Amino acid sequence: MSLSASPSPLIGIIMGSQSDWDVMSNAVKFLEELNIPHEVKIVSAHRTPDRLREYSTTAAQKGIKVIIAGAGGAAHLPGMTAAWTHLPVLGVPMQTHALSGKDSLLSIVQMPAGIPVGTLAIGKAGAVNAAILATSILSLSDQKIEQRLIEWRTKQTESVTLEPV
Ligand code: RP5
Repeated sequence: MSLSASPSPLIGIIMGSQSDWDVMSNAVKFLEELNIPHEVKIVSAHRTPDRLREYSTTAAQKGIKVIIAGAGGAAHLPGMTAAWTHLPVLGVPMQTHALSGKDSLLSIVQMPAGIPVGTLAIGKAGAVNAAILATSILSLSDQKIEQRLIEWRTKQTESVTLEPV
């Protein structure tokens, strides 16, 4: 799997740790399937705060339109990213050992008014849906992406059998 699908990524996927990759790779798989230009980086709110500031403040001028940020535990990455950029930020809470991801979810979802983070489900479903939602946002201004998204949704609908096999 290539980590950077295009020199001009439209979606930036960031995660707090290498340990988030198993989950966040599900977002990348969707973007690769629909051929959406993206990039993937490890950016930690706590361990690499300068990298977080640099990434968030330069994303828009690089052409990024949506940022997906996955983090676990004291999951400040999506919120701090949103603090530095006006771009839409979608947060994906990681499942954690200690608190099953409720810590991640609450850390991400409870943003103060004025700095929104669109918060998805805990774990794999959240990562996949963040990628679909980011694609849906891009589809508002790109007809080719809109067409690919509609086709993907139609295929998904057709793949659901009426009866269990
Ligand atoms: C967060 O802390 C990361 O997003 C990760 O989910 C969690 C644990 O990180 P590691 O200790 O596994 O690197 O910053």
